[in-house]
Amino acid sequence: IVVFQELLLGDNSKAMKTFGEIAGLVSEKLPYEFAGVAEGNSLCLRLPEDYHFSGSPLRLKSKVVHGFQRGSKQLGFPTANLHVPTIETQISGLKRGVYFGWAKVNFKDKARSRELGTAPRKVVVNVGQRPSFEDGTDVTIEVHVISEVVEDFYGEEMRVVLLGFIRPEMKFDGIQGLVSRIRRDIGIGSKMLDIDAHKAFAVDA
Ligand code: ADP
Ligand code: RBF
Ligand code: MG
Repeated sequence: IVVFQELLLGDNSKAMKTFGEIAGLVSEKLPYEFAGVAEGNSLCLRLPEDYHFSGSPLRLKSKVVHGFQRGSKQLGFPTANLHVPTIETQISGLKRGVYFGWAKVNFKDKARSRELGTAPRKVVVNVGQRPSFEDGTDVTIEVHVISEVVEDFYGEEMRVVLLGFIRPEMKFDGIQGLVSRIRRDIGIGSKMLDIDAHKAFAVDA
């Protein structure tokens, strides 16, 4: 719930729109609704119930598999694709959309583990069907490691803990729209992970 205090406008519906815009809810295309007027004439706006990720923390462990190679080449955001069949039961019922969390990679070759194997990394994860592209409707789980990674880690075991939901998956008309939206997802995810309650999971076993 977003609360606006010391509201000066009298008209609720007008105020709702104005404040929805200020809160970025309108530009983010997020649905919100009027949740009442609180003490001191504050206005409350609420996001739908299902924005709450009740499955948090969700721990996934999977091999990194190959996708279409589009993440890095076309969008500039490489995504480590998880092997869906091995985590099928865990992700059944998981809402399609973008999540944030932490990830670590268990390198088989210990010399390679210096980079990703040592410290947990901030990640944003897309669980979905990529409606902006015509590449099928199978659900993929794609993990973008926020800090830059130079090497590939195909075939390695990745462990991910999903902590929160950012938004539903959307259909974009062009790559530019998707790319700038992913940039925002990364900003939101990164900030959320700096919150103590989420930071705590960086050392999750
Ligand atoms: P694919 O379609 O095969 O998943 P991508 O273009 O999405 O290909 O690139 C993903 C691969 O790039 C990952 O599997 C991983 O090996 C590597 N990679 C390098 N940097 C990153 C990063 N920051 N986040 C995720 N994967 C990365
Ligand atoms: N694809 C979509 O079609 N719609 C989305 O809203 C969407 N959001 C994404 C958010 C993030 C953070 C990431 C990493 C990917 C997202 N994708 C989305 C998936 C993207 O289309 C996919 O990574 C590439 O097409 C490579 O498979
Ligand atoms: Mg990928």
